[in-house]
Amino acid sequence: MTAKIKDLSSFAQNQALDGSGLRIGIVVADWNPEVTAALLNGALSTLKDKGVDQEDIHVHNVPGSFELPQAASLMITGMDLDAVICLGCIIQGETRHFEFIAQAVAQSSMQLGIETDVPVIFGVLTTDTHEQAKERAGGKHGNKGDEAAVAAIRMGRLHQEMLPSMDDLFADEEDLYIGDENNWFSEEDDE
Ligand code: DLZ
Repeated sequence: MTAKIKDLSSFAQNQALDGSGLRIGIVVADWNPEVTAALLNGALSTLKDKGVDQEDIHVHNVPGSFELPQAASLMITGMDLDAVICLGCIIQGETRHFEFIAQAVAQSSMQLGIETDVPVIFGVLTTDTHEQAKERAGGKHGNKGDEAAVAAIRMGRLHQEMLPSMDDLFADEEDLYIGDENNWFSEEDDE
C-alpha cells in the first residue's frame, strides 16, 4: 500500500487565520540553499497573506540546521516575539550525520519552546534525496514553509492570548501619561 502524501500548502491556504499584530521570527539554514530559500519564500508569502505585518517579520540566516535552535533561542531572548519558525533541509548522506542533526534540531526546538513559552515551529525537511526535498519546497507536494507559517500564526495567537506583552496590554492606552512629555526635566527642576 502506498502512503498518502499530503500537499503541505493546501492545508495552509484553506485556513482562515488572522495574523495581524503577531511578531514572528524566522531562522533559515544555509545548507541546501535552493531548498531553504524556497521554504522561506513560502513562509513569507503565507505570513503576509494571513495579515502579518512586514515590519513584524524578522529573518536571520545560520550556517546549517544544527544552528537553528541556538539562533531561535537568541532571537527569543533578544526580541519580543510570538513565535519563531526554524527552516532547514537535512538530506540523508552516506554517514550518520543526518540522524544526529535531525534529532538534535527536533528535540532542541521542542525543548526551547517549552522552556521559553515562545512557540518554536519545526519547518525542517528531513528527506532521503534532494529531489524529495524540492518536491516539498514549492514542488508537487506543496511547500513546508507555508505549513510552518500557518503553525506559527496559530501558536503565536495562542501565545499572545495567554501571555500578552506590556505593549499589547497598553496598546489602546495612548493617554496613560497625562502631562508634557517634553518637560520631564524642566529648567525649574534645576533651580
Ligand atoms: C554538516 C552538515 C551535513 C553533513 N548535512 C547537512 C544537511 O543536510 N543539512 C543542514 O542543514 N546542515 C548540514 N550540515 C551542517 C550542520 O547543520 C552544521 O551547520 C555544521 O555541523 C556546523 O555545526
